[in-house]
Amino acid sequence: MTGNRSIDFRLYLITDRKLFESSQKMLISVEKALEGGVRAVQLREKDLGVRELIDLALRMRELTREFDARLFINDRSDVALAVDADGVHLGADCLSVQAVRKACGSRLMTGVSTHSVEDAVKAQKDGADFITLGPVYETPSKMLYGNPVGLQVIKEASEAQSLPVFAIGGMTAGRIEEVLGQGASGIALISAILGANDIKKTTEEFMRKLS
Ligand code: TZP
Repeated sequence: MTGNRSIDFRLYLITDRKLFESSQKMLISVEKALEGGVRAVQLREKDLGVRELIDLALRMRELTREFDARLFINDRSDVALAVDADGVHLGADCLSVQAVRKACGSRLMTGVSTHSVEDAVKAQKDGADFITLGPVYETPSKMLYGNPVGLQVIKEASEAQSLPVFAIGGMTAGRIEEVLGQGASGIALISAILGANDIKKTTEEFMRKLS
């Protein structure tokens, strides 16, 4: 089975509320990124209990809708369905793509986190719609995401399968050209946007470089 949704974004913003004093402050920052042109957001708050997650996801749904942006929920297809999100994003320790398809049919777009060419090929066989691949570069939180896989893997994974590949891990505006040059369709990131002093302006710069 293969994914069959067309992916209409190139910049995939991932949340991390630990960068903020409160979830409310994170929502304000995500709003600035949406104002700057982001059209896909993944709510990735792995340590939140399900009630709190639904609450935050509902607010994120309302916000992303105002900008006609896609919303993905990390890990939880049940939460994604409950808040009418566009999709779910699965990591290695999450439900399988097959399980999501069985439970939700084609209702949810499905992104998968990958770290190697083999993972990328498997994600396509499993029926994913797109993948993130990385960390490509060093990230501040290497402990969480592992050693950099390097640029070459983007090229090899883009040649070995045909899903859209989003390069992730240490992405900056200055690195866009080289990852796209290796075959990536877009980029996924947290800190270069959510940690920026001027989030809207920074997002606009990313959008320009991705257009
Ligand atoms: N998966 C691989 S690296 C990463 C994730 C979720 C974090 C990316 O964060 P940043 O701040 O954009 O490097």
